[in-house]
Amino acid sequence: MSETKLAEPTVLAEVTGCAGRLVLNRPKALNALDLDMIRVLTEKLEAWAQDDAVRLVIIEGSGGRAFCAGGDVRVIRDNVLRGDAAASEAFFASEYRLNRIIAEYPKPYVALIDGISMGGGMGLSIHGSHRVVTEHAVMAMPETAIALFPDVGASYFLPRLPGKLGLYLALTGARISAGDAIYAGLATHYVPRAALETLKAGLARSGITALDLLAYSPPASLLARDRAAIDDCFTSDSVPEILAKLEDRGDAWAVEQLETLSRRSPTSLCVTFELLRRGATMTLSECLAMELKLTRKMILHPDFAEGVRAQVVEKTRDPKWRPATVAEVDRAAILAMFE
Ligand code: QUE
Repeated sequence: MSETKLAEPTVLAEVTGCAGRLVLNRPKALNALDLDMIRVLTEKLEAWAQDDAVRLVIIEGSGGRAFCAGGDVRVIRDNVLRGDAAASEAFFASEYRLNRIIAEYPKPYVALIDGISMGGGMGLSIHGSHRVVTEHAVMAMPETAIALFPDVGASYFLPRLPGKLGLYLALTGARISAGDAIYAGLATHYVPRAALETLKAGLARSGITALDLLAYSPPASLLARDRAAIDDCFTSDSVPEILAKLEDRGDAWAVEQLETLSRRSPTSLCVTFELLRRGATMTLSECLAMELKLTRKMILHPDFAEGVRAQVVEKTRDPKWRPATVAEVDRAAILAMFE
């Protein structure tokens, strides 16, 4: 008889005391989300919403490096290259539905962000009531680097950050630290890694008061230091205008931002600018519906397969975008993506 090794479950779920605990468990893929994980998370959250024994939910990542690095964009790219873009529809639709369930969750939902949280990982945390960051937290919405756009409700939550921080994070894909996340309002609590076990035990024993009673002061924010420059340059009517303001400014910070933006997909930059402009006055549900429509168009744009190849699959970091510059992007083509 052949030996079959049982695969580890990719989501661990158990009730400890009064806490429903979810652990994203694909540490080698930095806990990147696939459709099966989304299904399990959705089922558990729906069951625990009805279960009086569960007073709150805790979600975290395994492996010590990541909360969740995003969605499984390799699979989506493979689907597109096989000519089966429709296979990805179920992924995005289920992911965004889960984001809405988290946003509307009737009990405290505590995300423990003790490592990388990007893209889809932000969607599993930001919409919840309590977002705890440790000194190892790194947050980003890096989708313009793979020619997608900030999704999972980012068109709702990013325009609502202070000043132009949301547009800055969306266009550049800047990685921010725990202090920045608290400053921007993306995180609600700072707790050092060394105190997480105590926090979890307290939550399981006494409920959400265990978190409210903790008081650690967060580290300083670099984003706070750059805030005036960010608001100045990113308050613009278009992406070309932002680039012009950065060029005029010309200091070391501005040159660094220009260099970063020059490596992002020009099409993605223009779509993302329009997305956040529209999202600013829409509800979360409307934003998620807009994003779902947009994914259908964006994954078919040649920049997407190229971006995932260069950043995730081959890691050559040399994407060849078409068009290659923001100046060459046709505004009518961008607006057509939203139809
Ligand atoms: C930009 C992104 C993503 C990225 C890299 C970028 C992204 C994403 C992943 C990722 C990471 C680990 C995996 C995986 C995908 O990388 O959204 O399958 O195991 O999910 O530069 O937007």
